[in-house]
Amino acid sequence: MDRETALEIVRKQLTKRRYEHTVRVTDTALALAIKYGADRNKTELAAALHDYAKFRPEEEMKHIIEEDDGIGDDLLSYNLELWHAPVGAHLVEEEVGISDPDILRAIRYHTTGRADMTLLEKVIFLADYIEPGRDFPGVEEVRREDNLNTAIVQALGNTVIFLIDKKQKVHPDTIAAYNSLV
Ligand code: DGI
Ligand code: FE
Ligand code: FE
Repeated sequence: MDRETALEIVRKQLTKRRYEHTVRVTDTALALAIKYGADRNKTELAAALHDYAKFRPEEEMKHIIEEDDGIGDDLLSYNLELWHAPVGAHLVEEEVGISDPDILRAIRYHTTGRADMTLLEKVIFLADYIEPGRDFPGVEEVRREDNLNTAIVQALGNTVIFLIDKKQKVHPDTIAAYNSLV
């Protein structure tokens, strides 16, 4: 599958605003892939499809999390914002027919990260965080980082601080991602 086909598929799943985010993530991810030597086609497909499940109803996501043994029910006790990532990987396999485990993992872990991320996972995670439409506090410092791992440590640190400040749970995969790179 090529980039344009993936973008056409995902466009139907998203709002205009979220689709435009997706295109920016795809461009950003491709630039990172070239810089750090990741597979270009896999990067474009994973980036194009990363938020595929963003607008699925909560009940549908809950059902998929309960039924898919690979996901783990404990996710249901964490922030609802985390659900679309593993649910997206599930649906991209089932509905779009993508079977490449690298692409599916990059979609699955694009929000939390995880310990020992692959190069493709890192590229998608970082592209989602730094795409030009983002204005998180501290995003400029992350954009300026010239090293993939230190950029991700910076991004994860910002997210952990943001969550703690709001008295929200931090998913263990986010802590594990941070610990494995710091
Ligand atoms: O889907 P997007 O809006 O493009 O971005 P995303 O998939 O990275 O989701 C972002 C939000 O998820 C992020 O702004 C903070 C929130 N969030 C809630 N709990 C956690 C979390 N992010 C991480 N990394 N870890 C958490 O435990
Ligand atoms: Fe997302
Ligand atoms: Fe996103």
